[in-house]
Amino acid sequence: MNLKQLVTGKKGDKQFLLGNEAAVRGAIEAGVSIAATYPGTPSSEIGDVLSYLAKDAGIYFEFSTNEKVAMEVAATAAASGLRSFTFMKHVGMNVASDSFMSTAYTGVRGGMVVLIADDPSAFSSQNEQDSRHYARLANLPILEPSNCQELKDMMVYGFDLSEQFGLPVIIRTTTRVSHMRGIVELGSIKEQNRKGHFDKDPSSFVPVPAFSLSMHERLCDKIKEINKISEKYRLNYISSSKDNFKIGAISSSSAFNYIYDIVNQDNLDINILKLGFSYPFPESKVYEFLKDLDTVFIVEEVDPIIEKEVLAVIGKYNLAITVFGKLDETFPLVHEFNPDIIKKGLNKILKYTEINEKNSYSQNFNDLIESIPNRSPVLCPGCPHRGMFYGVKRAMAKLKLKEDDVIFASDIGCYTLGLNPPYKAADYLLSMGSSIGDGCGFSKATDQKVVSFIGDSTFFHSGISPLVNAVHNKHNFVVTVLDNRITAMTGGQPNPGMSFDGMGNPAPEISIEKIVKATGCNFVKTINPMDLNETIEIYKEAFEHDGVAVIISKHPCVLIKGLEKKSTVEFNENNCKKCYVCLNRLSCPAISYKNNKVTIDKDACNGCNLCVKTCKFGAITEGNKEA
Ligand SMILES: Cc1ncc(C[n+]2csc(CCOP(=O)(O)OP(=O)(O)O)c2C)c(N)n1
Ligand code: SF4
Ligand code: SF4
Repeated sequence: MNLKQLVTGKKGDKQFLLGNEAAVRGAIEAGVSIAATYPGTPSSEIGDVLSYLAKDAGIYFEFSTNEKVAMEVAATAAASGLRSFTFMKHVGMNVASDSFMSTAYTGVRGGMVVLIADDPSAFSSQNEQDSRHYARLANLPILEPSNCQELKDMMVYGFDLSEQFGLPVIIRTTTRVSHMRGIVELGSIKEQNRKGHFDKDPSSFVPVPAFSLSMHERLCDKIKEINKISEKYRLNYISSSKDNFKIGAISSSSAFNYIYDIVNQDNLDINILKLGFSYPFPESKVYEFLKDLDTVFIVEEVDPIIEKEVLAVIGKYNLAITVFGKLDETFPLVHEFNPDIIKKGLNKILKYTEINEKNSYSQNFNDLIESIPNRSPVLCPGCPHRGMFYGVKRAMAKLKLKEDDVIFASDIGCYTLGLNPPYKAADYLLSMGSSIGDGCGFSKATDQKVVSFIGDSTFFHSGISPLVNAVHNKHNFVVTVLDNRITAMTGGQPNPGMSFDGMGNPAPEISIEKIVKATGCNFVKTINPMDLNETIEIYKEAFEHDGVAVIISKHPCVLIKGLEKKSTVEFNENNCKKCYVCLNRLSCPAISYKNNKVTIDKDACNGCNLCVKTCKFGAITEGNKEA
């Protein structure tokens, strides 16, 4: 489908959409004026699609420097009466949370939706946190879609609800909802005011102690009112209700899809209550569902949040019901669910069928996995980070520094793959932007040398303030900013170091070198990591420098459109002395060892010529560039 149809599609049209595309259509239908994000999987496609469509849809869109800034852009737009949308991956919400918590007190005037995309099983994340806790922490409403249609519809509903009560509304997806595809019936597009005005009212928008207590009271009053709505919301519904069934299941989000399919396919005597509007918790609806049951399964991914709410209802109304969920280990406390996990849990009491191992989801999945060769994630052929890692390691060897003499504080981006051999250049990692702060701690706490790695996007996201800390507090370590001219790991979004913005307009390019120099750091060198001799020499100097040494390793990512290169390298077997330096020190996926010799896969090779520079015997040469 041409993505422009997300803007041109008419009410009643049906489109086959990715969950994240459905979220964009929902924003368009709701008449969003301002959208801001920082990329992060599983929410990244929302930004990519908006970046492409924003002008057509009359939306201002930006990739903000980090999630907190995105939250602030959206909050102020909504305070000015516009409909605003911010979205992020779950851990991005941790970054945004400080400002987010205050938006619950200040409230909004135009509708504001905060979409948080959770990642159970941490497919592309450092943890599998359950962001439903944010609804309870901030005391704000949360909607949990299970499929693309619901996601689109909840976007529109979320904006209406937000505007009705003057509060931000959270929509929580999971990887399966963001990345599933499904048919979505479109609604009409609301005409909205695109020019806001901020009417001043410090007692509503300045949460100092004199005002914040009454703001909190107002919030609690509103949540009480919203609770009346969540009790009746159409996506809090009982599916397959039979009066004589004594077993029930309560579920939400992607987990609902599994239990729904199993109950229907296997014809089980189970009533299901689906919670699409899960906070404020629809206690009366849950009580009505529970009161005639004697057993209930709580089917939810990651934390036992609904389960604890249900236990509270059971306690309050003194119901005699057995609860099977995560707390009694009927279902695992961790990781994404699948149909087999649910069946195993149900089997605990139902004994309706033993899972046929040959035909199970897990078995089929395992068979599939076994038939695929095991490949760990690696830097792409031609990746500029490879030259930098090679340079650090050679500089260490030349200075006779052993592995244990140097701590590598890593960060989040493609360069985290430096974790793997032969580089083994990631010893510690907390969160985006943490590597420089970690460097401060390690350099004070130990006598070991420290190298922090941070990407350009991550540097802008949250690397600048720890760098100021490092210089001001006279720490002593090496910082490498890996400036590959893009936010590569999440799919190549622009960042402030680029000369264009999230809508493709020209934009001022912010110089990392100038920022670093402005801190007063007296060792700032920009290198081309493809120049191995220079790279090694500069790292040697940096290791011996007393104070903070910043190296900016600047070379574009090979996946940037238009920069792809064809291989010109030639392997001359006769010159090869079988030292395997190219294989063992570079670890380029285009170089392998086959039939007792080094082999270069020209289709995979990106023509970076690093291997040419590492082979002392002339066995790998730069071939004819014209060929
Ligand atoms: C708080 C937070 N926001 C977003 C992400 C998603 N994320 C992972 S890596 C990355 C970008 C890294 O870009 P850069 O630092 O330039 O390194 P590159 O991948 O280009 O080497 C992003 C946005 C995250 N892990 N945590
Ligand atoms: S996407 Fe770019 S930065 Fe990431 S591994 Fe590939 S070449 Fe390197
Ligand atoms: S030139 Fe060599 S190191 Fe570079 S991508 Fe090709 S095989 Fe890999």
